[in-house]
Amino acid sequence: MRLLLVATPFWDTESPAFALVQLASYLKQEAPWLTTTIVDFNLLAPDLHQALEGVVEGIHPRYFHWGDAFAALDEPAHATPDALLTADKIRLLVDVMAEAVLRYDADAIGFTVNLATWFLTLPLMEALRAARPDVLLIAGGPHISLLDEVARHVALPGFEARLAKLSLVVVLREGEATLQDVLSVWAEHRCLPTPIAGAVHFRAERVSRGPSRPPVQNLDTLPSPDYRDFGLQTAGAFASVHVELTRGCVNHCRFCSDPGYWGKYRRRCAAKVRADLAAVRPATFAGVLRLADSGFYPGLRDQDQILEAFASLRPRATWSAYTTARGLTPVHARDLFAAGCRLLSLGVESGDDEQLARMAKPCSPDLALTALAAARDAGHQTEASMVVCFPGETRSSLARTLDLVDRIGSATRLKVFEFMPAVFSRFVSSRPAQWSTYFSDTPRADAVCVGPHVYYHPPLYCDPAVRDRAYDELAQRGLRVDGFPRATALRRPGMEKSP
Ligand code: B12
Ligand code: SF4
Repeated sequence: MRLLLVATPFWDTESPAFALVQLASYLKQEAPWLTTTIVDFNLLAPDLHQALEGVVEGIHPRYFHWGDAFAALDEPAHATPDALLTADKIRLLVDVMAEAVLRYDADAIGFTVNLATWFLTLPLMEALRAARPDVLLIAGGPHISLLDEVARHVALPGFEARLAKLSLVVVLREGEATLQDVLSVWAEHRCLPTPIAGAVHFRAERVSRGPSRPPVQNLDTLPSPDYRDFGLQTAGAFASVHVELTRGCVNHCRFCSDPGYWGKYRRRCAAKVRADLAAVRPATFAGVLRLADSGFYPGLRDQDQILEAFASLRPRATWSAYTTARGLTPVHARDLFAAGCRLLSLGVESGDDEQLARMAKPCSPDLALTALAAARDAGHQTEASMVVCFPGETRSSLARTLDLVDRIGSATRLKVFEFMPAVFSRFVSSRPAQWSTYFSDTPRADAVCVGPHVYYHPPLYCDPAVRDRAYDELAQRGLRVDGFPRATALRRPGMEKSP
């Protein structure tokens, strides 16, 4: 049986979609009767662009990259790239991808779905269903899991019907074992007669929902990622690849979806990490590794052995990681640097202690400054992320954040986000009654689109004047807030109507 795993384009990244490599490696170990191929359109993005160039007038060379689209247009921060993505361009992109996918003549096609690519993935699946009524279509990943979670709390007219037309099997959250079960049953019966744990089958008759599946208990049972197989290298050499040491997070910040999505914090043992690094090293031609972990936390058990494994990579590879200020001492920062780490990203979030307490963020402005200084002194490049307009934000809390921004200075790259409630976060989970005010199927002028036919109305959690000030003050410091400020409709062409 032939399985094709697909990622639709959004970034022109040089690292293959880790989720797909991870799933394919798992299936190679557990279901050797399958032949799996990966098509990552992110890696093929330049070719796709070439295919479209000249056909659609004025297409942006990197239309799939929001950040660049903003920069190229020189638009204010709240402009959307949708102007670049007219219905024609989306259609053409989908047709080009569908043609490429159909050439593989797969029995089953799995898509990794996230927020940014859903608007391409859905029409692509529809094109494939029209061409291949017999093929098994599967979708998994954070965004489709989120949409399903929303649909269970709030009526989303059109959502189920559209997925039912596709006869789509959605794999929720961690995908390894569920995907294997779906494919095994399909291989035997060419249909899914009974519900499968962790999966939802959207069908014309009725939705068939399996019981939830517990997370992988022991991460050491998962194989090392295999970047040399699955046909990926037809896309060329990779400048970097991802590895994964842990799933989940030791913290539980209220705004963050990661702990809710992954469940219990789990980690691979040092011996497995060594094996992973040995496995991926030959694929990293430029020698850059990235950790897919939510965070690499100072003071892990086995940490010395893990760092030793990184340090012993020959030829030397560099890597980057998300981490926390708490515990990032000068010694730890130096140990990380000695092990090849060169970029540390820290969640700093706010300069106001009360806001940090409301966020349940284990940080303080002093701790952040000390940790960033320790990281820089050890030689790392540093990044810090901040969240503005979290509930409770006032002029004075904002002033303290701006003060921290100034004290951090330009040696650290700052990323600022406007707070938006995230599904799976503690903030949203504790307010089920408010779901319907967050999500709706009816486009509104102030709506933010999180996927076809699901609109998110960002409520404002602080005085609008405070938000305006945040945007203005940060702009004066050369910083752009990543969010949907003063949201105009983010409607994509053709998405105004229900299916
Ligand atoms: C590394 C990373 C990236 C890298 C990815 C590099 C790469 N080549 O893989 C880069 C920097 C490119 C990136 C970009 C973006 N990212 Co990102 N990223 C992550 C991060 C930190 C790790 C992802 C990962 O590899 N995890 C490990 C793998 C094994 O997990 P996984 O991808 O979730 O896959 C598992 C399951 O979800 C499921 N699954 C996934 N796909 C599929 C497919 C099938 C068929 C099946 C059956 C199952 C399945 O099974 C997998 C194994 O268990 C996560 C946060 C996190 N800790 O998970 C955010 C995260 C995935 N990113 C996120 C976002 C928003 C983005 C961007 C949109 C950011 C932006 N605004 O530009 C872009 C979109 C890029 C794109 N092409 O779509 C969000 C997604 C939220 C959502 N609702 O979709 C996350 C969850 C962070 C967050 N909490 O907000 N990202
Ligand atoms: S924001 Fe960072 S530290 Fe907090 S829960 Fe999320 S991943 Fe963990």
